[in-house]
Amino acid sequence: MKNHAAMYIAAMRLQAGLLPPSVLSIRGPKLQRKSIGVARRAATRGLGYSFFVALLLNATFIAPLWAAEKAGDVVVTGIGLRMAYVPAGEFLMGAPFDDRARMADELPHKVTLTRPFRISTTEVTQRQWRDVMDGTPSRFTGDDLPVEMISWRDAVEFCRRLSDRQGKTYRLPTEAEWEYACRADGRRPGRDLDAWAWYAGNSDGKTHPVAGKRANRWGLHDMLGNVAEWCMDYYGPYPDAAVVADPTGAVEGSYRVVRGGSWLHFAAACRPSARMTVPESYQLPHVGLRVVEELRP
Ligand SMILES: [Ca+2]
Repeated sequence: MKNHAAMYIAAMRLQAGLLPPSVLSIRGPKLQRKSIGVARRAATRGLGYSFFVALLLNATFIAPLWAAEKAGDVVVTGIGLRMAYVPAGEFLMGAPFDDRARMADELPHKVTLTRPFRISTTEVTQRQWRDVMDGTPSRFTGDDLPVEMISWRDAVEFCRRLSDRQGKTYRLPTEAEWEYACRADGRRPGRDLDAWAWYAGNSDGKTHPVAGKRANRWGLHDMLGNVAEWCMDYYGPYPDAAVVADPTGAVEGSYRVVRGGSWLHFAAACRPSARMTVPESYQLPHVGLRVVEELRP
C-alpha cells in the first residue's frame, strides 16, 4: 500500500507538471529507479486511484449532502427571501367531494410533480420588492408587509430581475405547485383558520407582516390569507385525465390564477383548492406574490 501511495503521489505530481520525469525518484522497496517507464506506470495507476478516490469522496461526502436535502430545508437568497425545498411527488389537487365549500371548478384529480423545486416561505415583502424593483406600489405600507398593487406582469418582471441578479431561475409557481406546497405533506390544514391565516374574520381590513401566523409542515407561512398570490397559469378547467404530470394551466386566456384568498376574503375563499381569477394587468390591494426557484435535475 505504501508503494501504491507513493506511486499515486508521484503520478499526480507528474501530471501536474511538478515533477519532471527525468528527475523522478520514488523511494520504496520496489521503486528505486529513475525511469520514465516507472513514471508512466505510476501515472496509469494514478488515474485508477484518482477515479477510486473521487468515487470514495463522492460516496462519503458529496452524494449524502445532495441526497440529504429534505422537504422544508431552507436556503436564503441575496435579498433575504427564504426558499424551502419541496420534493417531487403526487397529490390530490382540487376539493374533496365532502368539502361543503367546494366550487364546480375544483374537481379533484391526481397530479404528479416530477421535479423538486424551492418556494419562498413567505410572500414577497415590500423591502424585498424595493430591493429588486423601483419603489413600493402597495396600498398598505411597511417593510415587512407583503407587496400588493402589483400586476401579474409586474410579478413576472420581479422574477426576471431576481433571476438575473442571482444567476438562478425564479418564477411564479404554477397553480399545481402552489396547491401542492400549500397542502405540504398532503394532509388538510387545520380547521382553525385563525391560527393559519389573516382573512376577513381577523385581519381588521388590512395586510399584516409576513410569517405572523403558523407555518405549514414545510415551513411555509401565509399560503392562506394575507395577500392572495399570483400563479403562472392562465385560468381554465382542469384537464380531463386520470393522472396529470406537471400541469401548467390553459394554453391561453384572459385571466390568470390567483390563490390562497386574502385579508379581504372570508374563510370559504381561503382554502387550499379555492381558485380566483384576475386579469393579468390588474393591480389589487389584496394580491401579491411568492416565488419558486427551479432546480436542475
Ligand atoms: Ca397568501
